[in-house]
Amino acid sequence: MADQKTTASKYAGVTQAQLDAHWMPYSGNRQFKQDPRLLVAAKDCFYTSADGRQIFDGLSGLWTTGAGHGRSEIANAVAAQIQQLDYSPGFQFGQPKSFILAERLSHWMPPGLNRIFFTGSGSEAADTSLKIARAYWRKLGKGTKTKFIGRAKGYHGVNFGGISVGGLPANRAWYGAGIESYHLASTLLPENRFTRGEPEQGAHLAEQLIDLIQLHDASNIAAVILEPMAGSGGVIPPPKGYLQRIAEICQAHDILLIFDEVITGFGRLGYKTGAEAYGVVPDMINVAKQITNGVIPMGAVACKQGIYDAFMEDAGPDYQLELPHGYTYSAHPVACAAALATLDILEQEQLIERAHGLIPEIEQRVHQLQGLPYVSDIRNSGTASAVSFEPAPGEPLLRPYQVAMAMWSKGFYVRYGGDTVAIAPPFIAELNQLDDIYSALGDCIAELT
Ligand code: PXG
Repeated sequence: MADQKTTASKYAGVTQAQLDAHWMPYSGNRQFKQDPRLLVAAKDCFYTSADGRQIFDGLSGLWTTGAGHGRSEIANAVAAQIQQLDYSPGFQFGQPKSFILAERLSHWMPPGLNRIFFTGSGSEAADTSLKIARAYWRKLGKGTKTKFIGRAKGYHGVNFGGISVGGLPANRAWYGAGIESYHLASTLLPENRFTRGEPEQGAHLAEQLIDLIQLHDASNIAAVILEPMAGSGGVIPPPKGYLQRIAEICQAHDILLIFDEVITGFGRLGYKTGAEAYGVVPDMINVAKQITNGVIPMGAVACKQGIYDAFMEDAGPDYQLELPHGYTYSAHPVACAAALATLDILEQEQLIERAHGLIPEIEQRVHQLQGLPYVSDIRNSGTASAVSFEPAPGEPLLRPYQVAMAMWSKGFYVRYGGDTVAIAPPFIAELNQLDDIYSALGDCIAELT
Protein backbone atom coordinates (compact mmCIF):
# COMPACT_ATOMS: atom_id res chain seq x y z
CA MET A 1 0.00 0.00 0.00
CA ALA A 2 2.89 2.29 0.74
CA ASP A 3 3.90 2.86 -2.84
CA GLN A 4 0.56 3.06 -4.58
CA LYS A 5 0.56 5.39 -7.52
CA THR A 6 -1.40 8.59 -7.24
CA THR A 7 -3.99 8.10 -9.97
CA ALA A 8 -6.44 10.90 -9.26
CA SER A 9 -6.41 14.34 -7.72
CA LYS A 10 -6.52 14.29 -3.98
CA TYR A 11 -9.06 17.13 -4.28
CA ALA A 12 -11.65 14.94 -6.07
CA GLY A 13 -12.78 18.03 -7.94
CA VAL A 14 -13.51 19.97 -4.74
CA THR A 15 -12.50 23.62 -5.09
CA GLN A 16 -10.75 25.72 -2.49
CA ALA A 17 -13.94 27.79 -2.05
CA GLN A 18 -15.86 24.60 -1.34
CA LEU A 19 -13.24 23.44 1.14
CA ASP A 20 -13.41 26.82 2.87
CA ALA A 21 -17.22 26.75 3.10
CA HIS A 22 -17.37 23.66 5.31
CA TRP A 23 -16.43 24.32 8.94
CA MET A 24 -15.33 20.81 9.76
CA PRO A 25 -16.08 19.25 13.17
CA TYR A 26 -13.27 18.33 15.56
CA SER A 27 -10.70 19.05 12.88
CA GLY A 28 -7.66 21.20 12.27
CA ASN A 29 -9.48 23.07 9.49
CA ARG A 30 -6.48 25.15 8.43
CA GLN A 31 -4.12 22.21 8.02
CA PHE A 32 -6.75 19.99 6.40
CA LYS A 33 -7.71 22.55 3.78
CA GLN A 34 -4.07 22.96 2.74
CA ASP A 35 -3.64 19.21 2.37
CA PRO A 36 -7.04 17.49 2.26
CA ARG A 37 -7.50 13.84 3.10
CA LEU A 38 -10.63 13.00 1.15
CA LEU A 39 -12.33 9.61 1.13
CA VAL A 40 -14.50 8.86 -1.88
CA ALA A 41 -15.57 5.23 -1.51
CA ALA A 42 -15.48 2.32 0.93
CA LYS A 43 -15.78 -1.44 0.80
CA ASP A 44 -15.25 -3.96 3.59
CA CYS A 45 -12.20 -2.81 5.62
CA PHE A 46 -10.94 -0.26 3.13
CA TYR A 47 -11.60 3.29 2.09
CA THR A 48 -10.62 4.63 -1.30
CA SER A 49 -8.95 8.00 -1.03
CA ALA A 50 -9.47 10.72 -3.61
CA ASP A 51 -5.96 10.09 -4.93
CA GLY A 52 -6.90 6.50 -5.66
CA ARG A 53 -5.28 4.64 -2.76
CA GLN A 54 -6.78 1.85 -0.67
CA ILE A 55 -6.76 2.96 2.97
CA PHE A 56 -7.31 0.40 5.74
CA ASP A 57 -10.02 1.59 8.11
CA GLY A 58 -8.22 1.36 11.43
CA LEU A 59 -11.01 2.87 13.52
CA SER A 60 -14.07 1.28 11.90
CA GLY A 61 -15.08 4.75 10.71
CA LEU A 62 -15.46 6.60 13.99
CA TRP A 63 -16.08 3.43 16.02
CA THR A 64 -19.18 2.94 13.90
CA THR A 65 -18.63 0.33 11.23
CA GLY A 66 -17.65 -3.00 12.77
CA ALA A 67 -19.44 -4.99 10.06
CA GLY A 68 -17.34 -3.30 7.40
CA HIS A 69 -18.29 -0.90 4.63
CA GLY A 70 -20.57 -1.18 1.66
CA ARG A 71 -22.89 -3.75 3.19
CA SER A 72 -25.50 -4.34 0.51
CA GLU A 73 -27.99 -5.72 3.04
CA ILE A 74 -28.08 -2.36 4.81
CA ALA A 75 -28.07 -0.39 1.56
CA ASN A 76 -31.00 -2.42 0.25
CA ALA A 77 -32.96 -2.08 3.50
CA VAL A 78 -32.40 1.67 3.50
CA ALA A 79 -33.36 2.04 -0.17
CA ALA A 80 -36.50 -0.03 0.29
CA GLN A 81 -37.50 1.94 3.37
CA ILE A 82 -37.10 5.26 1.59
CA GLN A 83 -39.29 3.99 -1.25
CA GLN A 84 -41.94 2.71 1.12
CA LEU A 85 -42.04 5.22 3.98
CA ASP A 86 -39.31 7.84 3.88
CA TYR A 87 -40.31 9.80 6.95
CA SER A 88 -43.08 9.53 9.45
CA PRO A 89 -43.83 11.62 12.52
CA GLY A 90 -42.55 10.04 15.69
CA PHE A 91 -44.72 12.09 18.02
CA GLN A 92 -48.21 10.72 18.63
CA PHE A 93 -47.93 8.52 15.50
CA GLY A 94 -45.68 5.56 14.78
CA GLN A 95 -44.32 3.19 12.17
CA PRO A 96 -43.87 -0.56 12.64
CA LYS A 97 -40.10 -0.81 12.48
CA SER A 98 -39.41 1.29 15.60
CA PHE A 99 -41.44 -1.13 17.71
CA ILE A 100 -39.87 -4.18 16.10
CA LEU A 101 -36.40 -2.67 16.62
CA ALA A 102 -37.08 -1.66 20.23
CA GLU A 103 -38.18 -5.15 21.16
CA ARG A 104 -35.23 -6.64 19.34
CA LEU A 105 -32.75 -4.27 21.01
CA SER A 106 -34.10 -5.27 24.41
CA HIS A 107 -32.64 -8.74 23.73
CA TRP A 108 -29.23 -7.17 23.12
CA MET A 109 -29.39 -5.50 26.52
CA PRO A 110 -28.96 -7.03 29.97
CA PRO A 111 -32.21 -8.51 31.26
CA GLY A 112 -34.63 -5.84 32.40
CA LEU A 113 -33.44 -2.98 30.17
CA ASN A 114 -36.38 -3.41 27.86
CA ARG A 115 -37.77 0.08 27.27
CA ILE A 116 -36.00 1.91 24.44
CA PHE A 117 -36.05 5.66 23.73
CA PHE A 118 -34.64 6.56 20.28
CA THR A 119 -32.45 9.56 19.53
CA GLY A 120 -30.49 10.78 16.53
CA SER A 121 -26.96 10.45 17.93
CA GLY A 122 -24.82 9.50 20.89
CA SER A 123 -24.83 13.07 22.21
CA GLU A 124 -28.61 13.11 22.15
CA ALA A 125 -28.63 9.75 23.90
CA ALA A 126 -26.40 11.21 26.65
CA ASP A 127 -28.62 14.21 27.27
CA THR A 128 -31.76 12.09 27.00
CA SER A 129 -30.50 9.72 29.69
CA LEU A 130 -29.64 12.61 32.01
CA LYS A 131 -33.06 14.20 31.51
CA ILE A 132 -34.81 10.88 32.11
CA ALA A 133 -32.80 10.45 35.33
CA ARG A 134 -33.83 13.83 36.74
CA ALA A 135 -37.43 13.47 35.62
CA TYR A 136 -37.62 9.96 37.08
CA TRP A 137 -36.71 11.12 40.56
CA ARG A 138 -39.15 14.00 40.27
CA LYS A 139 -41.90 11.55 39.29
CA LEU A 140 -41.03 9.62 42.44
CA GLY A 141 -41.37 12.74 44.56
CA LYS A 142 -37.60 13.09 44.96
CA GLY A 143 -37.12 16.21 42.89
CA THR A 144 -34.01 17.27 44.80
CA LYS A 145 -32.04 14.48 43.12
CA THR A 146 -30.62 16.57 40.26
CA LYS A 147 -26.81 16.44 40.45
CA PHE A 148 -24.77 14.16 38.22
CA ILE A 149 -21.49 12.37 38.64
CA GLY A 150 -19.25 11.67 35.68
CA ARG A 151 -15.58 10.85 35.47
CA ALA A 152 -12.41 12.63 34.42
CA LYS A 153 -11.49 11.72 30.83
CA GLY A 154 -15.08 10.61 30.22
CA TYR A 155 -16.81 11.52 26.94
CA HIS A 156 -20.54 11.77 26.58
CA GLY A 157 -20.88 13.74 23.40
CA VAL A 158 -20.96 17.45 22.88
CA ASN A 159 -24.34 18.72 24.04
CA PHE A 160 -24.58 20.71 27.26
CA GLY A 161 -25.50 17.78 29.48
CA GLY A 162 -22.85 15.59 27.92
CA ILE A 163 -20.02 18.09 28.28
CA SER A 164 -21.06 18.80 31.87
CA VAL A 165 -20.69 15.19 32.94
CA GLY A 166 -17.84 14.65 30.48
CA GLY A 167 -14.29 14.89 31.70
CA LEU A 168 -12.22 16.02 28.73
CA PRO A 169 -11.11 19.56 29.61
CA ALA A 170 -10.86 20.86 26.03
CA ASN A 171 -14.49 19.96 25.37
CA ARG A 172 -15.69 21.98 28.37
CA ALA A 173 -13.32 24.93 28.66
CA TRP A 174 -14.93 27.30 26.17
CA TYR A 175 -18.61 26.74 26.81
CA GLY A 176 -19.47 28.31 30.13
CA ALA A 177 -21.81 26.96 32.76
CA GLY A 178 -23.18 23.51 32.23
CA ILE A 179 -25.46 21.43 34.43
CA GLU A 180 -24.37 20.63 37.94
CA SER A 181 -21.94 17.74 37.77
CA TYR A 182 -19.02 16.34 39.76
CA HIS A 183 -16.37 13.93 38.65
CA LEU A 184 -14.69 10.76 39.78
CA ALA A 185 -10.99 10.50 39.03
CA SER A 186 -9.87 8.83 35.85
CA THR A 187 -8.72 5.25 36.27
CA LEU A 188 -5.75 5.90 34.01
CA LEU A 189 -2.94 5.26 36.50
CA PRO A 190 0.83 5.32 35.94
CA GLU A 191 1.22 2.02 37.77
CA ASN A 192 -0.96 0.38 35.11
CA ARG A 193 1.16 1.41 32.15
CA PHE A 194 1.53 -1.29 29.50
CA THR A 195 -1.09 -3.50 31.13
CA ARG A 196 -2.71 -6.02 28.82
CA GLY A 197 -6.49 -5.65 29.07
CA GLU A 198 -8.11 -4.65 32.36
CA PRO A 199 -5.58 -3.44 34.93
CA GLU A 200 -5.22 -4.86 38.43
CA GLN A 201 -4.82 -1.46 40.13
CA GLY A 202 -7.53 1.12 40.50
CA ALA A 203 -10.72 -0.48 41.82
CA HIS A 204 -10.18 1.58 44.98
CA LEU A 205 -11.02 4.70 42.93
CA ALA A 206 -14.66 3.61 43.00
CA GLU A 207 -14.64 4.55 46.70
CA GLN A 208 -14.45 8.19 45.61
CA LEU A 209 -18.13 7.84 44.88
CA ILE A 210 -18.70 7.36 48.61
CA ASP A 211 -16.83 10.62 49.26
CA LEU A 212 -18.94 12.47 46.71
CA ILE A 213 -22.11 11.05 48.22
CA GLN A 214 -20.97 12.16 51.68
CA LEU A 215 -20.27 15.64 50.36
CA HIS A 216 -23.44 16.16 48.30
CA ASP A 217 -25.82 13.68 49.93
CA ALA A 218 -27.58 11.01 47.91
CA SER A 219 -30.81 12.99 48.23
CA ASN A 220 -29.29 15.46 45.75
CA ILE A 221 -27.70 13.04 43.26
CA ALA A 222 -29.65 11.77 40.26
CA ALA A 223 -27.17 9.52 38.50
CA VAL A 224 -23.65 8.39 37.80
CA ILE A 225 -22.74 8.19 34.11
CA LEU A 226 -19.69 6.27 32.89
CA GLU A 227 -18.34 4.61 29.80
CA PRO A 228 -17.49 1.01 30.75
CA MET A 229 -14.36 1.49 28.62
CA ALA A 230 -13.49 5.15 28.10
CA GLY A 231 -12.97 5.40 24.34
CA SER A 232 -12.32 9.01 23.37
CA GLY A 233 -10.29 9.58 26.53
CA GLY A 234 -7.75 7.19 25.03
CA VAL A 235 -9.04 3.59 25.35
CA ILE A 236 -9.04 3.29 29.14
CA PRO A 237 -10.25 -0.13 30.30
CA PRO A 238 -11.88 -0.31 33.72
CA PRO A 239 -9.70 -1.70 36.52
CA LYS A 240 -10.78 -5.14 37.67
CA GLY A 241 -13.71 -4.78 40.09
CA TYR A 242 -14.18 -1.04 39.55
CA LEU A 243 -17.50 -1.08 37.69
CA GLN A 244 -18.93 -3.71 40.01
CA ARG A 245 -18.13 -1.54 43.02
CA ILE A 246 -19.60 1.58 41.40
CA ALA A 247 -22.80 -0.34 40.72
CA GLU A 248 -22.96 -1.58 44.33
CA ILE A 249 -22.57 1.92 45.70
CA CYS A 250 -25.19 3.35 43.35
CA GLN A 251 -27.64 0.68 44.35
CA ALA A 252 -27.01 1.13 48.05
CA HIS A 253 -27.64 4.89 47.79
CA ASP A 254 -30.55 4.99 45.37
CA ILE A 255 -28.54 6.62 42.59
CA LEU A 256 -29.16 5.65 38.98
CA LEU A 257 -26.26 4.19 37.02
CA ILE A 258 -26.02 5.06 33.31
CA PHE A 259 -23.56 3.25 31.07
CA ASP A 260 -22.63 5.25 27.99
CA GLU A 261 -22.04 2.44 25.52
CA VAL A 262 -21.94 4.53 22.37
CA ILE A 263 -18.58 2.91 21.58
CA THR A 264 -18.83 -0.33 23.57
CA GLY A 265 -22.35 -1.21 22.41
CA PHE A 266 -22.75 -4.01 19.85
CA GLY A 267 -19.45 -5.83 19.82
CA ARG A 268 -16.47 -3.56 20.37
CA LEU A 269 -15.58 -5.39 23.59
CA GLY A 270 -16.37 -8.80 22.13
CA TYR A 271 -19.75 -8.85 23.86
CA LYS A 272 -23.12 -7.34 23.02
CA THR A 273 -22.48 -4.59 25.57
CA GLY A 274 -19.88 -3.54 28.09
CA ALA A 275 -22.48 -4.35 30.73
CA GLU A 276 -22.41 -7.95 29.55
CA ALA A 277 -18.62 -7.95 29.25
CA TYR A 278 -18.21 -6.87 32.87
CA GLY A 279 -21.29 -8.52 34.36
CA VAL A 280 -22.75 -5.26 35.65
CA VAL A 281 -26.36 -4.22 35.05
CA PRO A 282 -26.86 -0.44 35.02
CA ASP A 283 -30.24 1.31 35.00
CA MET A 284 -29.80 2.80 31.53
CA ILE A 285 -27.53 2.06 28.58
CA ASN A 286 -26.85 4.60 25.82
CA VAL A 287 -25.97 3.33 22.37
CA ALA A 288 -25.38 4.82 18.88
CA LYS A 289 -22.72 4.34 16.17
CA GLN A 290 -22.65 0.54 15.63
CA ILE A 291 -26.45 0.36 15.97
CA THR A 292 -26.70 1.16 12.23
CA ASN A 293 -23.11 0.24 11.35
CA GLY A 294 -22.69 4.01 11.02
CA VAL A 295 -24.77 4.14 7.86
CA ILE A 296 -27.60 6.33 9.16
CA PRO A 297 -27.38 8.47 12.32
CA MET A 298 -29.20 6.92 15.27
CA GLY A 299 -28.88 6.61 19.03
CA ALA A 300 -30.95 5.02 21.76
CA VAL A 301 -31.33 4.88 25.53
CA ALA A 302 -32.32 1.50 26.94
CA CYS A 303 -34.04 1.85 30.33
CA LYS A 304 -35.01 -0.56 33.04
CA GLN A 305 -38.71 -1.21 32.85
CA GLY A 306 -39.24 0.31 36.29
CA ILE A 307 -38.07 3.67 34.99
CA TYR A 308 -40.58 3.60 32.14
CA ASP A 309 -43.32 2.34 34.43
CA ALA A 310 -42.76 5.23 36.84
CA PHE A 311 -43.59 7.65 34.03
CA MET A 312 -46.71 5.73 33.04
CA GLU A 313 -48.18 5.79 36.54
CA ASP A 314 -50.26 8.75 37.69
CA ALA A 315 -49.62 10.51 34.39
CA GLY A 316 -53.06 12.05 33.96
CA PRO A 317 -55.41 11.23 31.09
CA ASP A 318 -53.95 8.50 28.90
CA TYR A 319 -53.77 10.73 25.80
CA GLN A 320 -51.45 13.07 27.68
CA LEU A 321 -47.71 12.68 27.03
CA GLU A 322 -45.73 11.19 29.89
CA LEU A 323 -42.26 12.61 29.07
CA PRO A 324 -41.93 15.98 27.36
CA HIS A 325 -38.86 14.98 25.34
CA GLY A 326 -38.02 13.65 21.87
CA TYR A 327 -36.47 14.56 18.54
CA THR A 328 -37.84 15.05 15.02
CA TYR A 329 -35.59 12.17 14.04
CA SER A 330 -36.31 9.88 17.02
CA ALA A 331 -36.98 6.42 15.56
CA HIS A 332 -36.57 7.67 11.99
CA PRO A 333 -37.90 4.89 9.77
CA VAL A 334 -34.79 4.79 7.58
CA ALA A 335 -32.51 4.56 10.63
CA CYS A 336 -34.72 1.78 12.03
CA ALA A 337 -34.41 -0.13 8.74
CA ALA A 338 -30.62 0.31 8.81
CA ALA A 339 -30.47 -0.86 12.43
CA LEU A 340 -32.57 -3.96 11.80
CA ALA A 341 -30.35 -4.89 8.84
CA THR A 342 -27.25 -4.26 10.97
CA LEU A 343 -28.48 -6.51 13.78
CA ASP A 344 -29.22 -9.20 11.18
CA ILE A 345 -25.63 -9.01 9.94
CA LEU A 346 -24.12 -9.03 13.44
CA GLU A 347 -26.22 -12.08 14.33
CA GLN A 348 -26.01 -14.06 11.08
CA GLU A 349 -22.27 -13.56 10.67
CA GLN A 350 -21.65 -13.98 14.39
CA LEU A 351 -19.60 -10.83 14.39
CA ILE A 352 -19.70 -10.34 18.14
CA GLU A 353 -18.06 -13.73 18.53
CA ARG A 354 -15.66 -12.86 15.72
CA ALA A 355 -14.73 -9.62 17.49
CA HIS A 356 -14.18 -11.61 20.67
CA GLY A 357 -11.75 -13.84 18.82
CA LEU A 358 -9.73 -10.80 17.68
CA ILE A 359 -9.08 -9.58 21.23
CA PRO A 360 -5.91 -11.64 21.93
CA GLU A 361 -4.67 -11.00 18.39
CA ILE A 362 -4.94 -7.24 18.81
CA GLU A 363 -3.53 -7.38 22.34
CA GLN A 364 -0.46 -9.30 21.26
CA ARG A 365 0.22 -7.06 18.23
CA VAL A 366 -0.23 -3.70 19.93
CA HIS A 367 1.92 -4.59 22.93
CA GLN A 368 4.80 -5.52 20.62
CA LEU A 369 5.23 -1.77 20.17
CA GLN A 370 6.42 -1.35 23.75
CA GLY A 371 9.97 -0.01 23.85
CA LEU A 372 9.70 2.08 20.68
CA PRO A 373 10.81 5.71 21.04
CA TYR A 374 8.51 8.07 22.93
CA VAL A 375 5.91 5.37 23.63
CA SER A 376 4.70 6.10 27.16
CA ASP A 377 1.84 3.61 27.44
CA ILE A 378 -0.06 0.95 25.51
CA ARG A 379 -3.62 -0.08 26.38
CA ASN A 380 -6.14 -2.50 24.93
CA SER A 381 -9.74 -3.29 25.73
CA GLY A 382 -11.78 -5.65 23.58
CA THR A 383 -10.94 -4.83 19.99
CA ALA A 384 -9.84 -1.30 20.89
CA SER A 385 -6.19 -0.43 21.34
CA ALA A 386 -4.15 2.69 21.94
CA VAL A 387 -0.59 3.90 22.08
CA SER A 388 0.26 7.04 24.09
CA PHE A 389 3.29 9.21 23.54
CA GLU A 390 5.55 11.34 25.66
CA PRO A 391 4.88 14.98 24.81
CA ALA A 392 7.20 16.70 22.34
CA PRO A 393 8.74 19.81 23.92
CA GLY A 394 6.15 22.60 23.85
CA GLU A 395 3.84 20.60 21.53
CA PRO A 396 2.08 17.86 23.49
CA LEU A 397 -0.28 16.97 20.62
CA LEU A 398 2.39 16.74 17.91
CA ARG A 399 3.57 13.14 18.00
CA PRO A 400 0.18 11.42 17.66
CA TYR A 401 -0.59 13.75 14.74
CA GLN A 402 2.75 12.95 13.07
CA VAL A 403 2.19 9.23 13.53
CA ALA A 404 -1.35 9.40 12.13
CA MET A 405 -0.19 11.38 9.10
CA ALA A 406 2.62 8.92 8.44
CA MET A 407 0.06 6.11 8.72
CA TRP A 408 -2.19 7.88 6.21
CA SER A 409 0.65 8.12 3.73
CA LYS A 410 1.29 4.39 4.17
CA GLY A 411 -2.40 3.57 3.54
CA PHE A 412 -3.87 3.36 7.05
CA TYR A 413 -6.51 5.49 8.74
CA VAL A 414 -6.06 5.72 12.53
CA ARG A 415 -7.50 8.10 15.10
CA TYR A 416 -5.31 10.61 16.90
CA GLY A 417 -6.21 12.94 19.72
CA GLY A 418 -4.58 14.16 22.90
CA ASP A 419 -1.42 12.14 23.51
CA THR A 420 -2.82 8.99 21.92
CA VAL A 421 -3.24 7.11 18.67
CA ALA A 422 -6.17 4.66 18.72
CA ILE A 423 -6.81 1.62 16.54
CA ALA A 424 -10.10 -0.27 16.60
CA PRO A 425 -10.44 -2.29 13.41
CA PRO A 426 -13.67 -3.63 11.91
CA PHE A 427 -14.85 -6.91 13.42
CA ILE A 428 -14.38 -8.48 9.97
CA ALA A 429 -10.66 -7.62 9.84
CA GLU A 430 -8.35 -10.49 8.88
CA LEU A 431 -5.24 -11.37 10.86
CA ASN A 432 -2.90 -10.36 8.04
CA GLN A 433 -4.58 -6.95 8.02
CA LEU A 434 -3.90 -6.67 11.74
CA ASP A 435 -0.28 -7.63 11.06
CA ASP A 436 -0.10 -4.88 8.45
CA ILE A 437 -1.59 -2.06 10.51
CA TYR A 438 0.31 -2.71 13.74
CA SER A 439 3.62 -3.22 11.95
CA ALA A 440 3.04 -0.01 9.95
CA LEU A 441 2.30 1.73 13.25
CA GLY A 442 5.60 0.46 14.61
CA ASP A 443 7.41 1.76 11.50
CA CYS A 444 5.77 5.18 11.82
CA ILE A 445 6.69 5.43 15.49
CA ALA A 446 10.26 4.43 14.71
CA GLU A 447 10.42 7.27 12.18
CA LEU A 448 9.53 9.90 14.82
CA THR A 449 12.31 12.40 15.35
N1 PXG B 1 -20.78 8.96 24.16
C1 PXG B 1 -19.66 8.30 23.88
C2 PXG B 1 -19.13 7.32 24.86
C3 PXG B 1 -19.00 8.51 22.67
O1 PXG B 1 -17.87 7.85 22.39
C4 PXG B 1 -20.72 10.10 22.09
C5 PXG B 1 -21.32 9.84 23.30
C6 PXG B 1 -21.35 11.10 21.19
O2 PXG B 1 -21.90 10.51 20.07
P1 PXG B 1 -22.24 11.40 18.79
O3 PXG B 1 -23.01 10.43 17.92
O4 PXG B 1 -23.10 12.52 19.22
O5 PXG B 1 -20.93 11.85 18.21
C7 PXG B 1 -19.55 9.43 21.74
C8 PXG B 1 -18.89 9.74 20.43
C9 PXG B 1 -12.95 9.39 19.03
C10 PXG B 1 -14.37 9.76 18.76
O6 PXG B 1 -12.09 9.87 18.40
C11 PXG B 1 -15.35 9.32 19.61
C12 PXG B 1 -16.67 9.71 19.39
C13 PXG B 1 -16.99 10.51 18.32
C14 PXG B 1 -16.00 10.92 17.45
C15 PXG B 1 -14.67 10.55 17.66
O7 PXG B 1 -12.64 8.65 19.91
N2 PXG B 1 -17.58 9.28 20.31
